[in-house]
Amino acid sequence: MRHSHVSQLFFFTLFLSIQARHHSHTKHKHSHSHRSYDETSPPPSPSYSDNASSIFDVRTFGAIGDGIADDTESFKMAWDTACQSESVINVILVPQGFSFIIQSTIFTGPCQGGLVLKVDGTLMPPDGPESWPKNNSRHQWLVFYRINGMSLEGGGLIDGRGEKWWDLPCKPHKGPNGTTSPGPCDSPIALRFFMSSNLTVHGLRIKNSPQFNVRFDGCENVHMESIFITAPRDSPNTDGIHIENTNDVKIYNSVISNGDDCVSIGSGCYGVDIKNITCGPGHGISIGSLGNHNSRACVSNITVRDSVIKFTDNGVRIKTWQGGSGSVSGVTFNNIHMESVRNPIIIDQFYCLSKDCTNKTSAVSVSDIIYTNIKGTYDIRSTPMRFACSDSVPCTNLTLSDIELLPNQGDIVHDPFCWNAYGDLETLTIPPVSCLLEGFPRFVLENDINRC
Ligand SMILES: *[C@@H]1O[C@H](CO)[C@@H](O)[C@H](O)[C@H]1NC(C)=O
Ligand SMILES: *[C@@H]1O[C@H](CO)[C@@H](O)[C@H](O)[C@H]1NC(C)=O
Ligand SMILES: *[C@@H]1O[C@H](CO)[C@@H](O)[C@H](O)[C@H]1NC(C)=O
Ligand SMILES: *[C@@H]1O[C@H](CO)[C@@H](O)[C@H](O)[C@H]1NC(C)=O
Ligand SMILES: *[C@@H]1O[C@H](CO)[C@@H](O)[C@H](O)[C@H]1NC(C)=O
Ligand SMILES: *[C@@H]1O[C@H](CO)[C@@H](O)[C@H](O)[C@H]1NC(C)=O
Ligand SMILES: *[C@@H]1O[C@H](CO)[C@@H](O)[C@H](O)[C@H]1NC(C)=O
Ligand SMILES: CC(=O)N[C@H]1CO[C@H](CO)[C@@H](O)[C@@H]1O
Repeated sequence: MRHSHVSQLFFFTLFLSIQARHHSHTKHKHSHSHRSYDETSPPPSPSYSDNASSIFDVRTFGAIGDGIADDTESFKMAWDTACQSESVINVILVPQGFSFIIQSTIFTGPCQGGLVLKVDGTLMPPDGPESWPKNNSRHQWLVFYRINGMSLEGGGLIDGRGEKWWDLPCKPHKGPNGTTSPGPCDSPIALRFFMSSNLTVHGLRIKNSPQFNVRFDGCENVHMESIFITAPRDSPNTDGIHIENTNDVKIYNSVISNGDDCVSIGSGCYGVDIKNITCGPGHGISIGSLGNHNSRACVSNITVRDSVIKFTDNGVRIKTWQGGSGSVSGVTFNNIHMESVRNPIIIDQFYCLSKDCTNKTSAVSVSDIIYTNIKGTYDIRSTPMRFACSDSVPCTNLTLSDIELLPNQGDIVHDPFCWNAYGDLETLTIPPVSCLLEGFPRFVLENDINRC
């Protein structure tokens, strides 16, 4: 019960915010009395309890939790009942000591009151593509859709059982003799939040997702805290947390080790604060990729601070494809410790997954990026700082201060690389950077297609 204190706090905060909403919009709902549940086994005492809260233990809806039975229908019933309940807080309890198997499911709102899905036990999908029901989506496993005011919390485990998906011959280097074969390759994202708001995800362990571990699309006001995500370093596309078209996001005090990006920030995100996270192994923290297929992308007001990145392919990365439009601006990377990272600081405006990407005259612009207090060691296979900006749309207003990156072995120092990158040094850096261009290129100031 290491998390119980923090958990109570979260619960209480959610309670207050939902109650405030409740008070302002409705007048008569508090007359509901406490529901009765399974009388034979009283529910474990909830973090917060009064007559305005209800608890729905999935076992009272028939869930067995023996790691064999399919409990999908019981979870759906528990969800529907909790979602329609008019209590201010409705807790769906997934008890400790049980493993529940659930098929791909969309849990849909809006709900009458606030929802807490409290996972103290283990949730698992069917094991691999062979046992995945034919009529189920292979893009996603657990989906939360159109919900305002939900907390996913608890001390339990979400186990994606990804191994058989990672071994599909279509996955990189998993075909015969280490090749990548063509063929169906869809693999489910473990947890997906879609068009939802006022979300908290707190205290859970999430492991071995078949694909991305957690993904938010079109969400608003997301707070993730004390999340522990693990997948092997060679597991394909197992991004930790991906956000897209999502704003007002806080990701705090979490640890992610996996086979792809630790956190990735896609198009349409703004107001993102990432603090005290530990990443690695994996591919580091990434803004992008943006501008694929000549698309427009707008990303702004992103902060990553007080974090550790270790044994990753990249540290803090901004990646865009040739041919896009829009901009990435107002990004701060502050107080980040790097340990044996291959490209600790990197902007790559020539991002390309095949060999045949051509250069284009447009690009997602990159401007107003601050790198401050970034220290530690880099893997000597590449340069510690790389600013590769588009020929036609230079990067502007890059600011560097208190950078100190040393080789992780020997004393070979790689020179930083810059291409069409404008910016300033506020302090001397290690290694020294002499390749940034001064001032502002004139035509960028007049360029409209990049305005967001
Ligand atoms: C989120 O919660 C706040 C406070 O309860 C509320 O004002 C806001 O409307 C909610 N957001 C959405 C999109 O419903
Ligand atoms: C899949 O098929 C089963 C059995 O025919 C049915 O019970 C279930 O509702 C179907 N699921 C979906 C998501 O359509
Ligand atoms: C894999 O490599 C072995 C040994 O080089 C070879 O005999 C075999 O034909 C290869 N298999 C495929 C599918 O390429
Ligand atoms: C940072 O996060 C880790 C992992 O959750 C936690 O143990 C630690 O207490 C956090 N540090 C601070 C200063 O909050
Ligand atoms: C930037 O994002 C933070 C949340 O990370 C928010 O508090 C702040 O108001 C935003 N600033 C602007 C100018 O939108
Ligand atoms: C694209 O432009 C960059 C920078 O000018 C250059 O290094 C690279 O070779 C070009 N790529 C192609 C495919 O022409
Ligand atoms: C450069 O970027 C910083 C940080 O985002 C911003 O405060 C400043 O206004 C920018 N300077 C110009 C001239 O745009
Ligand atoms: C915690 C709490 O307020 N419990 C109350 C719920 O309602 C019953 C009957 O109205 C009261 O007796 C409890 O004290």
